[in-house]
Amino acid sequence: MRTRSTTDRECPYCGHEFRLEECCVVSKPGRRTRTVNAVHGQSVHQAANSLDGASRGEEEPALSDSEPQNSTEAQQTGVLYNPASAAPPDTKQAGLVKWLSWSSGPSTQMPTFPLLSSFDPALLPRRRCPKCLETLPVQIDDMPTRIVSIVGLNVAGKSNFLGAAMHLARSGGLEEFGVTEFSADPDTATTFQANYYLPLFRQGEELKGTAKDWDVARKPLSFSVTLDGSQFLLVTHDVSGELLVDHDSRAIGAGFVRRSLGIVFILDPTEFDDLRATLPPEQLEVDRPIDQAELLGQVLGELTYRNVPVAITIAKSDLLAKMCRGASFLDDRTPGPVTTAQLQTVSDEVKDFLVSVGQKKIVDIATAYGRCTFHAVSSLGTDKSHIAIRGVKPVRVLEPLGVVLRRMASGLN
Ligand SMILES: Nc1nc2c(ncn2[C@@H]2O[C@H](COP(=O)(O)OP(=O)(O)O)[C@@H](O)[C@H]2O)c(=O)[nH]1
Ligand SMILES: [Mg+2]
Ligand SMILES: [Zn+2]
Repeated sequence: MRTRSTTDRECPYCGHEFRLEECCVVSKPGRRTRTVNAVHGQSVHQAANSLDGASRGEEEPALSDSEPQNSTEAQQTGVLYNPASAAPPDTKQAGLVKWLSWSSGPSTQMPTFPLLSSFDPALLPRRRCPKCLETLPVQIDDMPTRIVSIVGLNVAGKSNFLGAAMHLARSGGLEEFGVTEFSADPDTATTFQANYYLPLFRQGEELKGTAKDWDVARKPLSFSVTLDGSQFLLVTHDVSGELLVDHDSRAIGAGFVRRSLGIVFILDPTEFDDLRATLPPEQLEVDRPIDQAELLGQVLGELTYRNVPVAITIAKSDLLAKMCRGASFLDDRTPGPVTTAQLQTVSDEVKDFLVSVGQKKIVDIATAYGRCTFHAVSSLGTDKSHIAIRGVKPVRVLEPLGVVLRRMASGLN
């Protein structure tokens, strides 16, 4: 067994554990590259200013960590640095200066590999997972990754929750949970703005359904988070329910879920028979291929790590207004410090509500698992017919995320 090191990381796509120094550095795929200069004596490429190669559908050659690294081969593969054939590091590299300040502490040893900041940014340098060969988030040099997965049936409300919660979090909403920084990774910032923030909060539109995408693992949304003074890269994915509900497709296309360190499990209340009877037909979602209690049981049973905090979260709580008159989870919390007592009250209310609408099985699965809290959110604040008038006004969307992050950080119950 090897000792733990500050360069230990886990691949957010395949879960492989590696050290930064074991990774090749490549030019981010999808950009055209040309050879321009060298780092540590190796040939490297520069991203062309245009995307013409990508738009003409030119594919980059398949990459492999065993590739020889002479200049001709590097030109063909986009590999900027390969530890297998690296020359000893040049201690004058700018990246090493950064390393020394970064790793100040008992071990101020020299790195035996160049940091991403050693490369010309125009090369779009990214480390590559030694196992699945996917390019890793750009901030992987600076902090470890922690996967938090948002899981639930198709059309349960996952994407709208993700958009609302992450936006409010990056606006400082998790401060009461001890989060002093929450900002999108450079690779995520523009995607998040275009696909989540603008439609929800500027155009006042609910997010449209998520297509089943076998490649979703390669499209993480990453946020740099500082919690209680420790920084990490929160990695999540907007997965379609279709990929999550079936054991086989979950294993093949969403393997990162089992490696999660935190789970927000979204429950769709329109699946509760007692509620269905009260809702107009247009608010009832399509028939689902699996019962959500069974999906919860399967997902919890597959988790790799022990004691992963799970926030069981009823979405679309605005639909429960008539059924749960007086419940505190229906309204947004009054501003001010969040207390454990308030969170406990909501958790108990939601648990009681689930039992009262015939969903005791969900509560039993959660109780048997142990580390679950219960929440209710409305990501839109209203049903779709009223968004155009009211705009999107999320209710309590930060609580599941805040509680999961706190429990991940503290190891407390
Ligand atoms: N009433 C209400 N409907 C919601 C809310 N959030 C999502 N929905 C509805 O649920 C549908 C599915 O949401 P989506 O986030 O795409 O679900 P996903 O498939 O789990 O990602 C949307 O089209 C909305 O109509 C909410 O807060 N309130
Ligand atoms: Mg979705
Ligand atoms: Zn990997």
